Amino acid sequence: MAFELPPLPYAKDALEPHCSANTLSFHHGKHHQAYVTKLNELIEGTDKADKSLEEIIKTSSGALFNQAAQVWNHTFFWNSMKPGGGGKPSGSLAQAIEKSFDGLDKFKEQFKTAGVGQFGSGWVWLVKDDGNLKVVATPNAEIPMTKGQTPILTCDVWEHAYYLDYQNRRPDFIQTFLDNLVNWDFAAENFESAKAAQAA
Ligand code: MN3
Repeated sequence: MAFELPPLPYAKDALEPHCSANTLSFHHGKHHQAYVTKLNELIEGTDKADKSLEEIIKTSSGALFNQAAQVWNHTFFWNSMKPGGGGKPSGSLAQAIEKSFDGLDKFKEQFKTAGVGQFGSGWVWLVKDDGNLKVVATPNAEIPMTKGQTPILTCDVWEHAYYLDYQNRRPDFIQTFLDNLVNWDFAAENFESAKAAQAA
């Protein structure tokens, strides 16, 4: 069955002024849609056509991996942001960030440094890797779960994610993501499911 572009979890202008409706219109409506369309073209009539997105990501490489992973990554990214985001994590995620990074400010510093340092296109992630939280950056469509790491949240650092609003200023976009957009509730849900999966 063909994949469909999932709707944004908020209105297109809901993240303004930090991320404009114009950016979301292109990024979701054109870029994310293009990954979905190309993925469907690649799997049509093949043995991947009835597989889940995660199964395709885990069992493919090259062009098919790239399209499938980019579909997944973007859906995860939309959910990593929310209107009125930013602030602080709470509960056990807050404690884990304290333990793994020596505080929220140091986590934010590491996340920004890794995102700015990713040469060319890619993603910066907070992941759970065994018992620890880590910051990792990945190039192009690469996705932490292929290395056994569980994504907790992500920021897209491809130029198309920020160029209309921030031009070349990737550091400002990542700072704004951390201060005003990040959805700590979504991150906490992912952290709790990762802990439950590890305990099972
Ligand atoms: Mn993108």
